Amino acid sequence: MLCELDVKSRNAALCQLKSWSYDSDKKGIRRTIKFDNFISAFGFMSKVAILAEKADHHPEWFNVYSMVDILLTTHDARGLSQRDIDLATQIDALL
Ligand code: H2B
Repeated sequence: MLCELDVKSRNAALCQLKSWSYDSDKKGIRRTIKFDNFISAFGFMSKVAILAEKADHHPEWFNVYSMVDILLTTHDARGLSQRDIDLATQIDALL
């Protein structure tokens, strides 16, 4: 569960997550989302925060006004793990 995914598993997972791309520097997956305004962006972040707490798995993210940039990586695995894929899938379901 906490192992870093190998390249084959990573590519297979990314086939299902079309809006995410692998960031090789950060060893994680990234998605940037543009909302209509800050309130929508922050409302989305609140929903993700609840998912993250439930999963005990937390995003690295950056928000400026209506833009949210999310990077999912697993610190315990020092790279991308199934936990990142699961959280990305849940995040996509919010959008
Ligand atoms: N979030 C992420 N992104 N990676 C982790 O390895 C991680 C986490 N570990 N949230 C969790 C918390 C860990 O620190 C606790 C102790 O389970």
